[in-house]
Amino acid sequence: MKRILHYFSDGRFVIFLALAAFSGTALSATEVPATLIISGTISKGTVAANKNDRINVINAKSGVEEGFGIVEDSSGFYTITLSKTTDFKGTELNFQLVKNGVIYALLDSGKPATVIFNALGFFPAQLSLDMTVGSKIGGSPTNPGNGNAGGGTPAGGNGALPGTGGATVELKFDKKFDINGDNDFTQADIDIIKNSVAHSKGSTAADINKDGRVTTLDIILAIKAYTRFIKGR
Ligand SMILES: [Ca+2]
Ligand SMILES: [Ca+2]
Repeated sequence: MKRILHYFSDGRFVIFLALAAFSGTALSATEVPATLIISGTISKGTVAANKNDRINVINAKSGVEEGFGIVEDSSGFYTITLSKTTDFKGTELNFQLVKNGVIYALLDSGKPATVIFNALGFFPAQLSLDMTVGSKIGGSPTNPGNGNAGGGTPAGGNGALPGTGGATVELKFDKKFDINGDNDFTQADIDIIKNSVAHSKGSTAADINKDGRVTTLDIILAIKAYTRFIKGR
């Protein structure tokens, strides 16, 4: 997805400067406030994002929750305002959707959605990021400060699969995409490939193009096939 970085040029910026100048008096020289505003739309994946669902911002390295945002309407539009200090620059962040106490991965082009915190000093930076709801990765209500919320639990075979509804239809897909062997081609199969890439312990089944490695190319091949498969249903 396209990510656009620009600065606010409206009145909010002036207010921000005033606040930043005020709070700056209490900070040491190395701790300059830096604010990143992330916004975009969360598309329906395993589930849809609804108004007031929470978005956790997770430190990709430590798994610690760094902040959160809220889904603002039924289209899945969300905003996250992340206020840190400039020494936070360069931190890699992932995202989770919390819906009725269940945590889902948020994906960008089939991979965990990622941004690098790039706000510098007093200018709030804005980043656009559209995401899709991925597989269920946790089932307990979010506990602020609980660093385990970001755990990369392998997602294959959990209960958060897209519903295939009662109707029996002739399913046509290449069997090589049925990674978990349940005779269906679902998000769960893609998630297994995704997790194989993320954890560098790929199963041979996840090596779609049989080049001996499980890479993002395998994810892309599977997602393309999945999109065609869903359209053909
Ligand atoms: Ca399958
Ligand atoms: Ca491969």
